[in-house]
Amino acid sequence: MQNIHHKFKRGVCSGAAQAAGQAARRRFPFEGSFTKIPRMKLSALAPALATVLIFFSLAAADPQNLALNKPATASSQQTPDHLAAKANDGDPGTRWCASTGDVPQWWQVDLQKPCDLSGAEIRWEMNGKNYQYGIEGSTDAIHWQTLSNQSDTTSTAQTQTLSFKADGIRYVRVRIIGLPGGTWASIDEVKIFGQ
Ligand SMILES: [Ca+2]
Repeated sequence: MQNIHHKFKRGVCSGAAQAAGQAARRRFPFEGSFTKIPRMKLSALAPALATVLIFFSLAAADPQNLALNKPATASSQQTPDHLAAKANDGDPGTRWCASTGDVPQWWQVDLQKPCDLSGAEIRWEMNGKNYQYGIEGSTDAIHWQTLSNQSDTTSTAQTQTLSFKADGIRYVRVRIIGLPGGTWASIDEVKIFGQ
């Protein structure tokens, strides 16, 4: 009885499955094509898909900071804790600070080779203070050109991002020319972007 029931059940099920399959084939007469074409296309598209993935992963990556840990100097510096090198050590918790509250002051980095620059980011010590300054670039540390003029800025943002284009620049200098009372020239981090 069990065997009869089992056979009957299996017969019903396989019969139903066959009927369903035939019905499906009637609705989708191109079943064979659907199973073959996608495999061919995926195989053919694999190199292109890999290229697209690499492109988007590179585009999403952070821009390269050319200033990180490069030799830095300054017009003056507080010793021993707030040396020029503290403004490009990659640590926002350390900073360069001038030795007085006077302006102008400058902080400078040697990128050690000519670079094509696309911008910069400066994180000042204080949030809510109006630092007025300029970014300058040079090929020889003697002749300077203005890359970004922020001498009249009214921004009080602690982190400021600047875009500019300049090719063949080896030395970059931040010149601080205006400070609110009681605020000294002091920078947590300078990032210089480019290649
Ligand atoms: Ca730092």
